[in-house]
Amino acid sequence: QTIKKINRGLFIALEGLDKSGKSTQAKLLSQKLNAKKVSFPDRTTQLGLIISDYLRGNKNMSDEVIHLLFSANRWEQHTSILKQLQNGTNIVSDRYAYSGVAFSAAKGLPIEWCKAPDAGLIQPDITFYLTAPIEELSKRGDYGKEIYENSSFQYKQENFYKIDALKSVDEIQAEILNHISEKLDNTSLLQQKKLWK
Ligand code: NYM
Ligand code: MG
Repeated sequence: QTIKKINRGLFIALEGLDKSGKSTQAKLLSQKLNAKKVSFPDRTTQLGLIISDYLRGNKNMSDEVIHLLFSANRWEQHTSILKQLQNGTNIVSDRYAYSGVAFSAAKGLPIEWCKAPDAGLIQPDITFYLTAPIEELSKRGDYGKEIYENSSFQYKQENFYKIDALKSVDEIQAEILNHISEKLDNTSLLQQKKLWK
């Protein structure tokens, strides 16, 4: 009997400013890699529906409560994400815990407090941070209040990779694919880490 060892999946997160092209890249990338796409907030769960009401301005909540709901909304998917990675499925996440910390810290909540509820979540193997000057992105229309830039939260994680969001969709996709190609083949060599270690 031969036992075939399955390479675990690669966990890729996309973070960045509003209108930086995260969702476009998440979609393209998940198609290209035959990966499962997840999005945070995940508006399909009961918690996600409450979050969605809040984001549309239909529900008032304190900064603390909405922060904890965003985090709980990630924990809801945690087991499923872990299982899929173990089964060899690549995961592409449109936003993840870094969004949670950046947005709430920008509202004035202490960074350590913001980080605490996400501690222990699986850490993406690589996070692509799409960034550009706000003046440029705001020209893209439908631009919401941007708070990453005001945030004192620093992207110190060593697995962060910055991408110029003003490059074309194709260029960005190529840059991402280029950066993950060797990781994809060697996921067994990558240590699966947890936030915020
Ligand atoms: N957001 C998203 C947070 O404030 N905290 C979080 O943990 C997450 C995942 O929700 N303005 C914010 C960022 C966005 C908003 O995101 C909804 P999107 O990508 O428009 O669905
Ligand atoms: Mg988006």
